[in-house]
Amino acid sequence: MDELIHADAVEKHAHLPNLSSMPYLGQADTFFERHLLSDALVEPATAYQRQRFEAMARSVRDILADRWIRTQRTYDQANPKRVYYMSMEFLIGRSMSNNVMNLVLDRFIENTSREANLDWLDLLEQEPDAGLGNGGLGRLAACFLDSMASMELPAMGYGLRYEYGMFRQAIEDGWQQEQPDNWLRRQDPWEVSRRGQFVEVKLGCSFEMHQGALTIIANKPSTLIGVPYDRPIVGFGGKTINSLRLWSAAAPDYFDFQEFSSGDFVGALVGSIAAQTLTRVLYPDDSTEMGQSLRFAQEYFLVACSLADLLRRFRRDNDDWNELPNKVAIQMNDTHPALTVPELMRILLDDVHLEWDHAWDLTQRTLAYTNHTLLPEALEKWPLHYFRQMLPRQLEIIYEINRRFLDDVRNRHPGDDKLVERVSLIEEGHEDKVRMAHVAIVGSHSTNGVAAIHSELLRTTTVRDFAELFPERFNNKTNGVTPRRWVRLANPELSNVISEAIGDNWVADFDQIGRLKSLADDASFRDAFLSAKRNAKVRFASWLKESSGQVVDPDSIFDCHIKRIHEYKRQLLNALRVIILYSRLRANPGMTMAPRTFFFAGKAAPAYKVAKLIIKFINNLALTIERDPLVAGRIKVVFLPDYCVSLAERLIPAADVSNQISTAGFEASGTSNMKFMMNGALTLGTRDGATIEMAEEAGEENFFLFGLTAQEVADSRGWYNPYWHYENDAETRHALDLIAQNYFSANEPGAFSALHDVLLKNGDRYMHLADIISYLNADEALSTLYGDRGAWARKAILNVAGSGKFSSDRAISQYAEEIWGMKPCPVA
Ligand code: B1H
Repeated sequence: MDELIHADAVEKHAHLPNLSSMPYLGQADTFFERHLLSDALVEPATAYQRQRFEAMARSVRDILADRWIRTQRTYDQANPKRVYYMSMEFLIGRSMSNNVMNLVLDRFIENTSREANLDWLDLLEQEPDAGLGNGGLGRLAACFLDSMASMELPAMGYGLRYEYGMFRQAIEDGWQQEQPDNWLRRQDPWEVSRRGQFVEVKLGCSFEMHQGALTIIANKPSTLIGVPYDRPIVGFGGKTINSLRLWSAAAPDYFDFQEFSSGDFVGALVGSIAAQTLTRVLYPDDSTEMGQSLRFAQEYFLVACSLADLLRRFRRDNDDWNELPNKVAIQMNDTHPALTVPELMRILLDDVHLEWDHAWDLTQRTLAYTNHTLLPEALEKWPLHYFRQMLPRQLEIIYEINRRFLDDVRNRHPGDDKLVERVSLIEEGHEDKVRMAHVAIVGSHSTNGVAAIHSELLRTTTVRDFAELFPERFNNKTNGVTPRRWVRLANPELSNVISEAIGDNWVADFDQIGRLKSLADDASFRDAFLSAKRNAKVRFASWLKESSGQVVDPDSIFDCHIKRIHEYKRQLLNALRVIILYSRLRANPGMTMAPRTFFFAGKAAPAYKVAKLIIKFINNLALTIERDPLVAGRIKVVFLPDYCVSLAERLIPAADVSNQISTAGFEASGTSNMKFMMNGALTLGTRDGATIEMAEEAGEENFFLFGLTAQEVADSRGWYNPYWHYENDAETRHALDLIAQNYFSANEPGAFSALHDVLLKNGDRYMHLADIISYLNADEALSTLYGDRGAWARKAILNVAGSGKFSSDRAISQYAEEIWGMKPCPVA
């Protein structure tokens, strides 16, 4: 493989003009130097690191360019069924080292780095994260793209090219501050703009700027332009290179001619600025309440651009519309692109002129929907007036879908008006709304949840009526993550230890990882495994010191809780655990306890006040402990700012303990839980999401599960009373009293009273207090085990060995077989 790629690269050189006739270029004997000279116009010796990064990225792109084209040509010739993964989020992170790995270009990089005297690791730091997502949902989409390309599926991702991705989080005086993430400030070397393939989007309204704010002008139809930008998605081995196509909004004409000639030169330009505003920024509201007309317009823009584009491709290669479901599968990543249902119907009815039943049959058979949350506040419902203003025709279509659907329900369940009200696509109330989950379920042939328990709860609680009406549509697809990025790339030392033991096929065929099971009792394998972990901790500690000045002890237990800050994920429960352990140490300084470092990281939605206060609380907790000489060197709390993909890639390989402690029944799946498991961390977790299946795979005896089950949570809702725990458990009471007495806020009295209220006065919706004691018991078992290095290694190895199921390759092969009905289409 290595040799092959090198030969290709050399062959490409041959097509370049005769360089020896160009004095400067003639001396540049690598792709890399040539890019520095001819793109950046700098002499290699004086180039900035950023220029070197760009030149290197361009060199890698040179190598993949012709495979990328070849992939597209293969698909165009074979005309296979294609899948389109439609998502408002793709949390890609960095691309350079991932592309180099998947293209197997290690040798090329080594050679170029040596010849050009490059510091490769430093150069990688020049690339900003592409943070086009909030958290798990967006990162899942990125892992799925990797798996689809690696498994040679003719697939394409469709998303938006946000100019500003997920905000950058700074911590000031313990508080989260949001800063804009201007990730495209410097030209991104991976994207290719395809201006020629622009599409038009018609809206029932216009956008104008008024006093700096974007305003929607109802009943003034307008047209927007979607300009596609493609990014290469390199499959492992570098044969298949798929595309992620991101849309950028533009005005139809830079100058609106009429306004221009009427003298309103500035006004016309301002109009085009308004159009571009549509794809300016990602909404940072993971699983929280949200509803803004601009977001609604963004969702429609994604849907309209992508459908126009993929149908144009379909028509180019097929002349029978009946072939649509045989040639196209569209997976809607949550309800964010659920406007696909009325938009596809609109096109088939109004543009193609099909009869309703015919259009409806094709629509349902083409579309599929993935649900990612049961939280009622995250289930999208759009006010009817947004539809009236922006999408009047699509609203008519939704009404007609609903009329026919409800007629059918009445036929099957005569007299059950309550049922009709519950399943209607329209929620009537103070303000009528469209229930997007209902639109997605009714308009597609498949609805899946993302872990067994989540799919079960979806069927039996959230959309139970639909599961009874259409049982055949419901299925589960447990999430997965790509072992390429999350083990091979993030943890090279562990990867080498694994490959030395079982060969390196596990990278492409992750079921092979199960072969480690027989090595759990092998002393020399255990030693190698533990030493890889220890080195990863040392590396993380030295990175942390260099980048922030914070000092952590690699001999302490690295205990991690990294994810969005949300009450249901219970960072507060973790904080209570830390307070209680801290109190025990203070009360009994002679007690034996392995030294611990508690890492927290995560962003809070900017409007989610309690979540932001939790961040402040963790930071104050860290400071209080830091300043207490009684516990020096024994426990430490670190809040790592600006959690992002590249921070996860550094920390997860170094983790000993993974906290997955959501209130059972609330975390749909989780995906960082899988990354920790693959990297040999042990899980302290509740029976929630995919953690349940992880414990099944590794054996419950190798997991540290605790707390109420989802059933127990549901059953005790009615009578649960946090005061009972406050009154009956002294340690819990003491921890809460410390908060109330401003122990962590001596200079900010009352700062955390809202958190105290969340846990007691307001009823503790997420039942933190019910799970504290069992959490501490599990924690104690785990920290005791840490003292027995052999026994710890054994469990950790069995965790890695049991993680095979959680590869996104497994997840994608199930989607392909069971939902999309698709086969690989290998590139010639
Ligand atoms: C998940 C979201 C989400 N579920 C709304 N729902 C958003 C909802 O911007 N918005 O409006 C953004 C994101 N994200 C997560 O999906 C689940 O909480 C995780 O448990 C799951 O692992 C992940 C991937 O399935």
